[in-house]
Amino acid sequence: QSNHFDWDKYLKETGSVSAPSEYFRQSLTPPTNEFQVGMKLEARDPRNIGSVCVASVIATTGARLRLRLDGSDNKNDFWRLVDSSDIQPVGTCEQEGDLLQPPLGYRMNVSSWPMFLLRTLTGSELAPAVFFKKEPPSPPLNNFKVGMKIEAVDRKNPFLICPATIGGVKGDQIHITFDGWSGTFDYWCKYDSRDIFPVGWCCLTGDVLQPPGSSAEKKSKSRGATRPWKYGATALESEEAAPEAAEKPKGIVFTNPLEDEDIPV
Ligand code: MLZ
Repeated sequence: QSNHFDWDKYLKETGSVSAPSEYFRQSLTPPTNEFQVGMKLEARDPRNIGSVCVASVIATTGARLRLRLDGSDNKNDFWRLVDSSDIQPVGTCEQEGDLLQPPLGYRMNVSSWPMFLLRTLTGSELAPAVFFKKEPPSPPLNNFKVGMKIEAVDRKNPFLICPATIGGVKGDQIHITFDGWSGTFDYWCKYDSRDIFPVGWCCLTGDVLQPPGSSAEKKSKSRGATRPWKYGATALESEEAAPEAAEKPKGIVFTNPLEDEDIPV
């Protein structure tokens, strides 16, 4: 695994403790990621959470998928865990009597949506239902304590997972601070956020854990720069890794329900 950051050494050096795995809304054994690039699924539109859209897997990284909504642009990709409740197999929406919606920022006239949908799905590979894992339940209480170390998604660069420290606790909220970075990337979130993971998560999933920022930058706002001296391997490298070996289950091919009627160009 291309994971260069040594947590054991770092915890010793910093004299800190990691937050126990049971504190997180994550599976103790991370879910396996069986998705393949190009497969289609249904996803909640992150910019319009009331609608469910068709999405394509652009890349896989650890237990996460890089997703793009069909009919949208390539500037609004988002990342979801394979056990996220925001994703489901194609067909789920219809089974529940709902309609798949065009994404926010649909590039064409809305009147073209039904035909676009048919065309985007026809002949495409749909991710099989068994690839979607059940979302783990929330731990009953917020047990996090200030100073505990975790791995957290950098919400400003959501493809990155970075070493972080609990900087504050307030009711069911926790303050996520990124090691070696000034406050720029910090955020508050609920203790059961899906964006935080126990120490060792990336190592288990094969996702890339970023190294902490340079200690010189730590808690200093004196300089505008937020870049550390050295910058390690980024998640993008793993996303571009070779496609996995062949024996995994293949997707289901969507067939046009209008059967042999031609789809107008
Ligand atoms: N492009 C940014 C990445 C910062 C990542 C920080 N993560 C906590 C920079 O180099 O400034």
